[in-house]
Amino acid sequence: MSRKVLPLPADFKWGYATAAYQIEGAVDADDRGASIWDTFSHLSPTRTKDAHGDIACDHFNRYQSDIDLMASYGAKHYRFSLSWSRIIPLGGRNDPINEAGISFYNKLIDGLLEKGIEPWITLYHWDLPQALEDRYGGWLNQEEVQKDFVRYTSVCFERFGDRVKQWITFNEPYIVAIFGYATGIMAPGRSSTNPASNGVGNSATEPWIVGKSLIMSHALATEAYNQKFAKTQAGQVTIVLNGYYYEPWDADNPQDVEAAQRRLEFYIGWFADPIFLAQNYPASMREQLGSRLPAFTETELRILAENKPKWYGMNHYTAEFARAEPSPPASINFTGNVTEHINNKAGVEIGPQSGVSWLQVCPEQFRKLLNWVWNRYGCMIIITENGCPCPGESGMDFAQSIEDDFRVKYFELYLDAISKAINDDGVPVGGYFAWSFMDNFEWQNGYDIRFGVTHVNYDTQERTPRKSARYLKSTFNERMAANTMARYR
Ligand code: PSG
Repeated sequence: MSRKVLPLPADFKWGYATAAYQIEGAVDADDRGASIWDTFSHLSPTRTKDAHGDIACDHFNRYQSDIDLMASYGAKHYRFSLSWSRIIPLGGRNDPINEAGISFYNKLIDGLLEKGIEPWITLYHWDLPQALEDRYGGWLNQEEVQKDFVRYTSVCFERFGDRVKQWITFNEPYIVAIFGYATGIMAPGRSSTNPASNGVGNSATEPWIVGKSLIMSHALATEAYNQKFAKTQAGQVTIVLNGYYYEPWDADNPQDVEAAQRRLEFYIGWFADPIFLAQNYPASMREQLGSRLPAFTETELRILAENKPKWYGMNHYTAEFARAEPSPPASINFTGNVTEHINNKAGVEIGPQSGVSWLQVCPEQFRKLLNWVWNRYGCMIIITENGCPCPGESGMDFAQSIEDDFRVKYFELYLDAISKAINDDGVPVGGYFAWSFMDNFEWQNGYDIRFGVTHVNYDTQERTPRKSARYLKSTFNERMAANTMARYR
């Protein structure tokens, strides 16, 4: 018996997502400058499983065949990021533009459009030019970095905006601030709690400084677009926020119910309240963090209010249980004084374990998060990343790895959740980008963890479509057609 297809809107936009440092390689080609991820992935002792992005998927040299492959998957939308230091090797507002870097992205954009694939560009997916880190401390220095970010993004709007209409300033500011400056497991790897950081950093203060710097850099880049380019180019600028959903560890305990809400505010509200509501940070954060949370000036709040994005970019993978901690929070705490658990009080697991420790399969919680974001921010949502690695995939042989039934099931359940959110709950979800088009450099996990619908053999750079690539093509066809039929019934 065939199961009922849960429909998606006939004009639903779907495609794949990647990021520059995770796929491009060619880190020295055509005068590209170094980024903080080049530096971080070459630290010794290694912080990235002996791996780095020097070659990665060699996409820089193979972009044309990658475009052809993506077109064969039926995708009409592709979200990728630009490497700032390919375009401005030294990064700064007075530093020279590298025409060779511009030319690479022109070829990529034109190649996509030729195949009927719309480019959606992320301007910053974690690879700050190393020169800016060295010059003034990168994201820690709001006054300097926001000016350099506005110049870099304006160069991109000016040079690519005739063909690119969807712009994303930042991928996951939470990860930049927390993983880069609190836990120190990602570049620039600063932390006062991580022994590998050798005492460089301050986990109690730096994440909050960096968070504000990212918020205002986003707002000022958006303002520049709206003032100088929006009229002629008719595009849009937004931001991509990630976030787990949180269930209370003990649903009968009001403190855990509150803790789950607070954890969502510390993860998502931190950025979304200022950016989508032009409001101060959530009250729960101000209460716990006090003066460590840098305030917005009146002018900054006005700039935020005048430049709210039109849609919300959501990266989402998983959920956890949140448990309230009784003691006052430590100064290094960034969770809202909440501990995160895979099992609840009764010992029930939040969902089946994927191929990476932090990701459990929780489609019902995804639906709840879509509702939470819609209720709080009231704007259209596009899923800008979603996907998973299969259990045991890193040690699997090739034949097993391309029969990725676990990933197929994950996609099916998460697309069902979107369908229910749209059709039963009335949440406007406009599109979906699967993470990822192909296996790639998975940051602190190196190449061990595979998220691709395309298998990459890193010895030969051979690409092989997995079952999930065929599944997504057919299920989107089916789901979008089902909607058209429903309308004429
Ligand atoms: C989210 C959460 C974790 C790591 C990465 C992400 N975590 O809890 O350890 S974010 C997101 C990112 C992309 C990654 C993808 C898969 O934007 O570059 O490859 O997840 O981890």
